Amino acid sequence: MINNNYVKKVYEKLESKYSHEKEFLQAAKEVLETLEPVVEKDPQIEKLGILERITEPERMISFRVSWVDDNGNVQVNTGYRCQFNSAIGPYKGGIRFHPSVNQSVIKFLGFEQTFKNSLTGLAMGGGKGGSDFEPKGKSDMEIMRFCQSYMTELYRHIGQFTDVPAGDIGVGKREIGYMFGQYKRLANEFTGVLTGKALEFGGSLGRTQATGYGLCYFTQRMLKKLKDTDLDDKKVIISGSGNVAIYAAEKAIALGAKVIAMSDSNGYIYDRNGVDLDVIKEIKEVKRGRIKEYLETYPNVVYVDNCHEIWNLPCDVALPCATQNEIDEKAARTLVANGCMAVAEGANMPSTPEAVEVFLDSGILYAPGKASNAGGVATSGLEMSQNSLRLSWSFEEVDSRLKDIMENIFDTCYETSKKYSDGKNLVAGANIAGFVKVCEAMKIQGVAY
Ligand code: NDP
Ligand code: 2IT
Repeated sequence: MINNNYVKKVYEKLESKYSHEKEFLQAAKEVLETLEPVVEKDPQIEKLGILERITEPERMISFRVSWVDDNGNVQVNTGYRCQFNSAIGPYKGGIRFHPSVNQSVIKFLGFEQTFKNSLTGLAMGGGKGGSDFEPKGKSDMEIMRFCQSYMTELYRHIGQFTDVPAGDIGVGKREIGYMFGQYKRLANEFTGVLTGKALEFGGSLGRTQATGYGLCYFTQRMLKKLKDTDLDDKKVIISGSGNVAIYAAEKAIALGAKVIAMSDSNGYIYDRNGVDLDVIKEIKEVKRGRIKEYLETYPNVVYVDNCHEIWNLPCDVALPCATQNEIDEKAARTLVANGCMAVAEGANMPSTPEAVEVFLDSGILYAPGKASNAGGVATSGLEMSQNSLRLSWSFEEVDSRLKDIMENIFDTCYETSKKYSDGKNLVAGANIAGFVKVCEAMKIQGVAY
């Protein structure tokens, strides 16, 4: 609920202007609600229209992406790039290829990214891009032609000092490679314009693992500081089986946890002995198959044909790593009732507002994605630094910087939450800490844009 008149006015205007942008309004409301104490302390925020400006993208680009499939048929998709906020650095954020992508989804992701990137402590503004293209079932050559067509428009809007995209759902090393190749051809320059690149042409060691590992570093710190425990011996459920999920599982297992369930959009596997991650990697990273194929190696494992039911399994720690709004109020209540002690988000906005309320009211530990999944973009920032220096750091160097950054993000969220409330609400801590830095930079730079 929003009480402050200025905050209320800003949200109501967004609501009437963008009534059809459900995901964007959800993300904006959550942030605005938590900023009330900051707005009340600092009248400059209203005077300079900071909230109106921070909720409106600096630029929203939407374009046609036409390409030719393997049968010679012309296909048309919509491409987007939302350049949300450049107050503290060049726009930075991933590209998502998924049929559910629309303007609302890209705006919510770009908005969240602004605060997330600020939390990393690195100089990166917020942006996000994508397309409603469905990569599943496409041949390598179709993926290549699509990526080239997408970049043929995108290239004029990005650059190492302007906007630096990376991967997200449906976009990994393969797609980044095809997009980089096309950028280089069009711009006639070899620069660090994308992150998540392969090691062969300027990628960083540790970027593939970064979001998942970072999520576990954050979770470990949170468990230690707030519950005097850690991931050792904990039963963990991870939704999804993509980049974030796989490397969250790898680090959780390395820290002594037992990962008992993972999923994809078709269903989930429940392996009471702990999943065999090599098998999952082979299915997902090599064969680009379905999680159900795990049964071909382990026929006695349970497979359930409904990905949402994964939250019915009792666990100590839940790591949602698939997509937005995958945990609703009912799932949240079930997790709490089954004794789950911590939920830490690898995905962006995986919990509905009602689910977040359940977590906060119940007193279990709850880490919002914009804090706990920031390890991916933080390591993208490290990739940009290495590109500028024309150097490559070792895996250990990158990983240890990532760990420091994630622990620092937890500490910042916790301290900020203590300053503005009871120290338990990390949502408020993350939003306020992320906001303040961007807000101060916007104040100094004037109101010309
Ligand atoms: P991937 O494409 O590698 O994997 C996505 C996984 O989530 C797949 O298992 C996929 O299943 C599942 N999934 C996707 N959409 C849906 C859906 N609508 N319903 C159910 N399951 C779904 O993506 P990532 O692992 O990179 O991204 C996962 C999440 O993490 C996203 O929210 C992303 O924004 C966030 N994130 C990613 C970062 C990164 O560095 N990659 C950084 C920070 C956050 P299926 O194969 O069946 O589609
Ligand atoms: O949501 C995210 O933070 C990402 N998809 C990673 C963005 C990046 O620029 O590495």
